[in-house]
Amino acid sequence: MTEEIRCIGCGVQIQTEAVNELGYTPKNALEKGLENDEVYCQRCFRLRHYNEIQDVSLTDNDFLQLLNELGQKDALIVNVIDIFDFNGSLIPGLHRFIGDNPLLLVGNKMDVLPKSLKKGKLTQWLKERAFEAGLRPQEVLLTSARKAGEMSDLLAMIEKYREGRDVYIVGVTNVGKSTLINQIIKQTAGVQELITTSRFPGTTLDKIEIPLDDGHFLIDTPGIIHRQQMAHYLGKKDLKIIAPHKEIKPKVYQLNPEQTLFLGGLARFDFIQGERQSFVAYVANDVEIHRTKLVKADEFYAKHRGGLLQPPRPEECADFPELVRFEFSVKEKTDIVFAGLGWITIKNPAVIAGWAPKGVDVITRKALI
Ligand SMILES: Nc1nc2c(ncn2[C@@H]2O[C@H](COP(=O)(O)OP(=O)(O)OP(=O)(O)O)[C@@H](O)[C@H]2O)c(=O)[nH]1
Ligand SMILES: [Mg+2]
Repeated sequence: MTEEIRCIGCGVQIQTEAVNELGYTPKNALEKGLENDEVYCQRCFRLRHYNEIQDVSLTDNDFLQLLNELGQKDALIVNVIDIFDFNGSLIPGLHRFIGDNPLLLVGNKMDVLPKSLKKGKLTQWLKERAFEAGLRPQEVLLTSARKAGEMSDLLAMIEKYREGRDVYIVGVTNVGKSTLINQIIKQTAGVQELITTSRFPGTTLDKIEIPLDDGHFLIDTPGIIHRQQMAHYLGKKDLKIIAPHKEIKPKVYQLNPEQTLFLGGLARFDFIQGERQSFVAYVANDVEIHRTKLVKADEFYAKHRGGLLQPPRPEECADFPELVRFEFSVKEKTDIVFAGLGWITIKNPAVIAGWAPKGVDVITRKALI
C-alpha cells in the first residue's frame, strides 16, 4: 500500500491520475518533490508562481465536520479574524464547537487600518464585540501576518496557553490563517512561504499539520466561505480592487440630507434625514466614491454602473445582482458595514439607507473608530 501523500501548500491528497481533479500532480513533479520532502499539487504550483486560481468548491459540510472535531480534541484554538471585516469573519456558533478548549482571538490585517488608531482601544472594541458574539477568549491580540516582527506576542501567548497540546488555527476564508502560520514558520524555522496563500477565497483545502518541537502540531485549516460577502459576487480582477493591500486612507464627505454616495457600483449610501454632517468612508483606496443627489441616484446608477461606477467592470455587469436597500435610524456614533467591502461612520443622529447587491449583508454596529 502506498502511503498517503499530502500537498504541503494546501493539504489536499496528492494524486497523479486525474488531471482535472483536486490534488493532481504530474509524476515527475511528485518524484522531485519527494526528494526534497516538499510536494505541491498543480493547483498550488499555479497559484504560487502565476497567481492563477483553479476553482474548487469545498462544501460547508467539510467545514462543519472540521468544527465538530474541535470539541473532541484537547487543544488550543486560535480563531483568526480579519479586523477590517470583523462581522464577516465571525464563525457562527464557534463557542459551541470548541467545547472546553481555551481560545485565543487574533484580529489580523491590523496594517490596513489607519495608523492613528490606538491599539488599546481597538483591542477593547474587539473584546466587547467578541463577547457579544458569545466568544470567551483567554486573550485578544492584534497582528499583521504579512509583516515580520509582530509575531512575538502571539507566539508567547500560544506557548502560554497550549500547555503541551496541539494548536488549531481556525477562521473564515481569507482572514490570513496560512499567512500567519507562514510568518511563524519563517521566524521559528527560517523557512519562507511554506504554505500557499492567496487573495482568492478557498486557498487551503484540508488540514496542514506543522510539527512543533515537542511532537505536537500547529494545524492550519480551510476557512468557511461566507456567501453574504461581497467577494462572492465579484470577478478576480475586481476582488483585487476591493481588498485593501495597505493602510486605508479614510475619505471624509460633508453631506446635506438627501445626498447619496456610491462606492463604485457595489454599494450605495443615502443620507435621508438629519443635520448636515461629515461621514467617513473606510474602503480600499482603489474603490472610487461618487456623490449625487438622492432624487437622482437611481437614474445615476442605471446610467453609470459598469462605467463611472466600477467595479463591477462592464463584462461582469450582467451577472451582478441588483442593489437592495436597508434603512436605519442612527442615534449614536455608528458604522454602517457593507460585508467585505468596508464601512461608513455616522457621527450624529440620522436616518440613512445602505444598499448592497442582493445577498450581501448590510448591518450597523458601534463605531470602530
Ligand atoms: N494587508 C494584509 N493582508 C494580509 C494579512 N494577512 C494575510 N493577508 C492577505 O490576505 C489574503 C488571504 O490570506 P491567506 O493566508 O491565504 O488566508 P487564509 O485565511 O489562509 O484563507 P483560506 O486558506 O482560504 O481559508 C492574502 O492575499 C494575504 O496576503 C495582513 O496581516 N495584512
Ligand atoms: Mg489558508
